[in-house]
Amino acid sequence: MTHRLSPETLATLPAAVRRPSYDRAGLTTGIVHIGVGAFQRAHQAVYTDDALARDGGPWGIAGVSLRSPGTRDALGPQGGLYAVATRDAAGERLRVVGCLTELLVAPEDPDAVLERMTRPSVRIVTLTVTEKGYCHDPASGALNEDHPDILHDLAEPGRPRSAVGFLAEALARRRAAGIAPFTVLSCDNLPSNGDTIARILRRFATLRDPAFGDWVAERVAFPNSMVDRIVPATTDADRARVAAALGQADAWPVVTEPFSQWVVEDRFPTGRPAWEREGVEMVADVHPYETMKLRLLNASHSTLAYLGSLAGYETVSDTMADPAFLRLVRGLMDEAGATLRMPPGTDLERYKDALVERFRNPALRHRTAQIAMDGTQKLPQRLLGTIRDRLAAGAPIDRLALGVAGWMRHVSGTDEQGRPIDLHDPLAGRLAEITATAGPSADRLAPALFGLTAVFGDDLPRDARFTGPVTDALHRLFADGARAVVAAMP
Ligand code: CS2
Repeated sequence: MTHRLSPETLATLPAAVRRPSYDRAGLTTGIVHIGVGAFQRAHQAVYTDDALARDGGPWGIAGVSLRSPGTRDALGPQGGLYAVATRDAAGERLRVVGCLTELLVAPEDPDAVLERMTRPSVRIVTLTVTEKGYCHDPASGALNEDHPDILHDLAEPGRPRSAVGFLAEALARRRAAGIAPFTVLSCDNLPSNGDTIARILRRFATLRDPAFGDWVAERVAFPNSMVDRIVPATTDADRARVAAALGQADAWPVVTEPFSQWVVEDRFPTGRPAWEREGVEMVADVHPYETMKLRLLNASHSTLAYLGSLAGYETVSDTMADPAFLRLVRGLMDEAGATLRMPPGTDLERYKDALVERFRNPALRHRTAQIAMDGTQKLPQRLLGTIRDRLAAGAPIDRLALGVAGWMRHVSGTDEQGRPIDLHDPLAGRLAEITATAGPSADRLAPALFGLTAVFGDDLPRDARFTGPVTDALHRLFADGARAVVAAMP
């Protein structure tokens, strides 16, 4: 029987597998991470593991899950250890990461989470809670004050459910105890992610107590960051392959690509790991990088996810192997790239070429259905902001509009073979009502979906230069199917 990966079995790993070289047992927790999923474990934790190996320091990470006990159940018995498998056509490399000092499940014991977040040794709270975890209105970026978790956390501040509620209560306790606030570092794919969580948290804190809201605004740092690494959901085949290579079972390894990028605004009043020595770009202003990544990488991803899955492709690399989709993505990146204002020296063409190569990585089975989730939370920053800028410049939006129409076709309930599409979206109930009433008709469905102001705002639904091309593309998708519509795109 294979042993389970654990602190005791580290020494018996194959020599080629890198492992923590620092003293894990003596590690102080300096970071609490909320949303300890595959992405953070393949990204921020790897940079932090590298920083610990080089410099040591009080930067162990306590990982918090806001909902499911899955990560804790998998990694708890492994003492927080797990493998990161980096894959491309050339093969697979493995390392074991050791910087997770403990794993907590918030609903089981919210007070334990708040206790960690209140410790003076904790200087940073990082977040990967996905777009919907911000409990905000995606079109405006403001706190959604009717969100059930927000209503709950205002009524019961000592037993929060949302990331916002945990941040607020922990900061309130630090303030009361005279402990300096931690820095809040959002690592989600949101525009101005630091400014966004700052705005949301300040509003929430003000609803609790206006003086507390002012204190949050004055005392807490919220650096913006751009995060990038493609990390598909781990499969059982990944687990089996990794166990064979480690000679030990890992209940939840993460599988990723060689590429990794992290650009962070350097505003950490109470300190941070020396991430810059591990390749993190510490800058004064992240916005251009963040917009570039959302409008090129994530916009292409979502467009490939909707249209590719409709065309019957299971993964991004399968979709990219179709020359019509490759051409579409190139064209989409040109439409979006024209809206970017990059610092001198940025080579956008090279960035686009690299994205195409990353999307084609045949060793990553990144499912289109995974990326298709939560479209209402993703469209505004991935496609709609670009569309607004293109319209303001009087430029065409053909490919961007096709991406939006692909989402509409996706939420219409059934795929091109008439099979039901399993819709994952915080607005799924509302979407189901709309699509049931409209039926498979572009003329009814498109206007009904444009009515979602949390997604489209008030401006786009009134602009025929937007509604026209989207409705037209949706017509074609219903009539001809995604493969044919993409192939017909010049
Ligand atoms: C993807 C992202 O699932 C998605 O929506 O577009 O998770 C993407 O893989 C990452 O942002 C890459 O950095």
